[in-house]
Amino acid sequence: MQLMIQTFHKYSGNEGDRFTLSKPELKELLVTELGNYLGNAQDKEAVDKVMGDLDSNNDGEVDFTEFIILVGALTVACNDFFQDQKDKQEKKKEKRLQ
Ligand SMILES: [Ca+2]
Ligand SMILES: [Ca+2]
Repeated sequence: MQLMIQTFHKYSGNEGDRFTLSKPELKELLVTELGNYLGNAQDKEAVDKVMGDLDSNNDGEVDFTEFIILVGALTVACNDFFQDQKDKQEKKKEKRLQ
């Protein structure tokens, strides 16, 4: 959690309000921190979409509460992915044993 707060503030302080992420700040955070996970984060439409999804009060900035929702969603997505992989591996193992 500490890491999330540090990451948020590393980018939120670049311009405008120090405690919220503007679109360019959000983009930089996504590309730099999550580039490996979001292969198309460079894509302007993808950034627009993430921004639109996160900015629940539509003020054009992502505050920390809104940011935590992204982190939560990504954590769930990763968890589902690894759970899927594990299930597949276990199924393979079962097949081999039969
Ligand atoms: Ca800012
Ligand atoms: Ca907002």
